[in-house]
Amino acid sequence: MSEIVLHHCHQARSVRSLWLLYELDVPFTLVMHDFGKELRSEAYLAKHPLGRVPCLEIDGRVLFETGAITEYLCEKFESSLGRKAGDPERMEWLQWLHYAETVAVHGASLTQQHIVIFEDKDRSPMVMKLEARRLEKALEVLDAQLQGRKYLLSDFSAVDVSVGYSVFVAQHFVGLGQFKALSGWMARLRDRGAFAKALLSNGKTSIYQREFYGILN
Ligand SMILES: N[C@@H](CCC(=O)N[C@@H](CS)C(=O)NCC(=O)O)C(=O)O
Repeated sequence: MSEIVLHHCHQARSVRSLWLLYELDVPFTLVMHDFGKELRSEAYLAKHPLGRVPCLEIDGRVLFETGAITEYLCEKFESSLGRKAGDPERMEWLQWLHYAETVAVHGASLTQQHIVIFEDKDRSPMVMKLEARRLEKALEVLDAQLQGRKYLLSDFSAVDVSVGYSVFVAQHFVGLGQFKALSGWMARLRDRGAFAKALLSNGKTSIYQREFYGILN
């Protein structure tokens, strides 16, 4: 078996790939980076041209984009967490896999507004309001899908991992209390040891510990 290396930043989208690797229970090497200059080094840019995470070294090649990594890993290990072509749930599996990014982009935009942009004067209350509302609508769709279900599909799968991370970020900006089914699903995901392990900081600081900008308080 070829060596697998995952490049990851604490609480970044690479949590999805890390969590999935733990669920798959396959051997791999974890390389944790700090956000910032480290991701813009010549050596790292040679792996990921935008200097982002995740980035997976596998089968002697380098793969980036969480959706692609999820699909590739499920296929490679023929995991029941994936849904193969021809599976009755294949279409829905692909839909939720990509929906995870729809949710994540609002979370990323809000993280940028609340945390990455440091000065209040540089933040946009309008962008924050719009993004929070669009995120809330995106969560509504998940809450509807989860009515009467334990997981997004008939059983726990890699799309719970992908969307689960997006909702982990979203909950810093939109209260989940209004979404009963979604909250129950998050609680079930949190009970999974693999999720908890993928959220371990390993000494890195949490980007979500900063106090949020007043607009949502
Ligand atoms: N669509 C990409 C997004 C990757 C991405 O934007 N990752 C962020 C972390 S959540 C990143 O690496 N940011 C660091 C930077 O831009 O410097 C994916 O799903 O892998």
